[in-house]
Amino acid sequence: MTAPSLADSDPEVAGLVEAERLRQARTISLVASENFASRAVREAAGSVLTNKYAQGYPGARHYPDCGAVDAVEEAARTRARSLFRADHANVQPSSGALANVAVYQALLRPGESVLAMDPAVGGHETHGDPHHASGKYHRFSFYGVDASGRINLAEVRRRARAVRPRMIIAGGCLYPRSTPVGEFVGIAREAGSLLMVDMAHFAGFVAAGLHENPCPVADVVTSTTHKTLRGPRGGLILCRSAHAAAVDAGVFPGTHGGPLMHIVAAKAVAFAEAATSVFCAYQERVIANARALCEALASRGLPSVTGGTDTHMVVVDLRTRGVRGDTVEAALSRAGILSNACPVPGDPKPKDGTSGLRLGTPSVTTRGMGAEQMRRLASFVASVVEAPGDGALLERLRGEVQELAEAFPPPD
Ligand code: DSN
Repeated sequence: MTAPSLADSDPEVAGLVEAERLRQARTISLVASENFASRAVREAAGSVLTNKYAQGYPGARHYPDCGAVDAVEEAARTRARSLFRADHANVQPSSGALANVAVYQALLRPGESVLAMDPAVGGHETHGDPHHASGKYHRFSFYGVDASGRINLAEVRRRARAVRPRMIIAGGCLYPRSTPVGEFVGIAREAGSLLMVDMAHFAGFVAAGLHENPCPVADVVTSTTHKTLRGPRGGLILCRSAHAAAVDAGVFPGTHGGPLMHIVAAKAVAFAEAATSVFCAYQERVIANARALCEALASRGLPSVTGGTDTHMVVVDLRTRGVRGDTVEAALSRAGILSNACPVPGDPKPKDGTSGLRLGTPSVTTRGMGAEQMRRLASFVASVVEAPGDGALLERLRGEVQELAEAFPPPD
């Protein structure tokens, strides 16, 4: 007898999963960190590998009979190393946040100093936010961006010389331009610091050869696997051979227990997908769409931080429009478009009273949208910025957004 389906055994959860599937199909996500994983990735993530305990690493597990999962993890590691030209890969971190924590555990002693991008202008919470463990256990100092929104490399250099931090972190979640990896390498060498690059947002471009690859030049590189990389939700660490043993120990037993082997399998699938020419062409379209969106927004009087984008991300500066980012985010959401309010450089408001709006193109590009649709989306956004409190407008737009969404369905 076949086992009951989710719908038969748990109609409540099955109904919620279906509601979420429909929500994704009927709305449009311009959240820069979201994407649609392929059916193959989702199949691996939903596989029987979830049943297997495999604490440890291939060939050295704390549980018996790990032959198949050993081979899965070996495939994921090999594919990640080859994709990113890295000496060593650890594919076990459950998330990008925990990948970062594992690296700190591996390479820092409590109280050591770290120089990172200020979370107020786009550094990730795990880069020293006082509420995060990183900010509690290490001495973080921060660099910011200049008036145009570009990373202030002069400030990075000055602070690195003054502090001589044990580690410098490059990468954040609010930076629409290429991360100047080579410049950071020079600054870290001069200061005698380790260099960690958090490429969570731009890993897909690195895989496609469209962004400088930090792996051959940084000490350690962390990432998520679900943003531009389009894999399952999860984390990844790549590093030089010299740090391999410390990084592995930082993941297990340092910060993790049994790895999520079903997710490790899904990461392996995603790394193989990312090594194809189809994926490279997809990444080129992600960038082309972000540029088209940025230009169309500018033509509607909505300038972007740094005046453009090199990536999947556009950060709209709303300061001249007399409307807050969180107000626009909420209104857009009522119209079926998902985005993130965010600070802009020099924002006079506190962190959560934001003057910016972060938009991203990975997921709309996976749906097959192109420049024409980016212009349409820009026009929706501009209308909402002009009248975020106009309920009738938001209602009308919701219909148009749903029509557009249904014309470009997510992958099956
Ligand atoms: N990195 C965050 C984002 O960019 O949305 C999630 O942690």
